[in-house]
Amino acid sequence: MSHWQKMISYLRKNGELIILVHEKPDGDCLGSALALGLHLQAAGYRPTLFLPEPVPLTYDFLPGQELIKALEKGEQLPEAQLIVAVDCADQSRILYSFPEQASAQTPVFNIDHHCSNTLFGDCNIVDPNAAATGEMIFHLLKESGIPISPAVATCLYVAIIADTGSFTYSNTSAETFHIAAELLELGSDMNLIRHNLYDRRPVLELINIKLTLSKLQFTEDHRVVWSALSHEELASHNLLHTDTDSVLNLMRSVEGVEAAIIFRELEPGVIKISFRSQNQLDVNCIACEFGGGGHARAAGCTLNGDLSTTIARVINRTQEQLQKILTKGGD
Ligand SMILES: [Mn+2]
Repeated sequence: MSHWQKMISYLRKNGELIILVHEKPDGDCLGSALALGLHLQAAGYRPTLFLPEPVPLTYDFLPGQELIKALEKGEQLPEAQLIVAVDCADQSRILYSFPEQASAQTPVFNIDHHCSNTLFGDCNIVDPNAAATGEMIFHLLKESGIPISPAVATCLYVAIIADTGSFTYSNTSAETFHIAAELLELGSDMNLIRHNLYDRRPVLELINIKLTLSKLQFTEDHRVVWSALSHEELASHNLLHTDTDSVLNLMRSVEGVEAAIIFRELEPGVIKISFRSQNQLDVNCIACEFGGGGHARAAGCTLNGDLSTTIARVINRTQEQLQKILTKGGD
């Protein structure tokens, strides 16, 4: 039985299902979820995507927004025949409690590409080799035999460019390009994507880049670079919801740097840490040690505590791990 058949086996004709994304959804997460929703709708089902926050401005152009419903964080989800979690490494990243039904709990379908995925679903489709969850959704939708619409192709293309840094990260494979080519043939709207992703940068993102770079610090050997912004700094510049990908990529690109880390105190005493590495350090391992996760070259975690103590802890651990690799490498 194909994954598609397995998924729709839980659904009656016209059946309602819930699609869930993770907190602060990125382009891969939203693009994948909307593509899946639009395709299931075309197949005769009734999907709803629940979000506790407004759609991030960067992605408000994606087709399928009408499938999104606002629901407060922590609220109980309505009854449905199936829940599909998209791009979520673990259940705690989903912001809702699952519905309790008298008969049985709603089955959960877990579609993801994080190597830290906890396999929390009743059915888990997890492929850490996929560059983006969008690649996995592409294969899933093809199994349906229903043609992929231009709107779905647009969502999937955005999903893939988001997680591959527009085909520049090391996760980009020949398969990624095969899929992208097919999405173009299927009518993904390149003008819409180009305009919205490359020519419409929020001014706050630039302010965030400026502020983050102004606080850059390096370890003595220059292999680790980091920057930290306190809650006060973030709040006073209205940067609490700003995307940090662009500045992290800049930091990682500095010659000789192996790891780039950003510390953001999102609430007083609550610090969100984002890691990127160049080509040796497995930052997923480090993030996992601190209760987070992600991918080998991009991961994150959240720690409670004082900012400077947290920085010292994380930087020390990163240096230790890096030292291990360098020793093993024999130089
Ligand atoms: Mn992803």
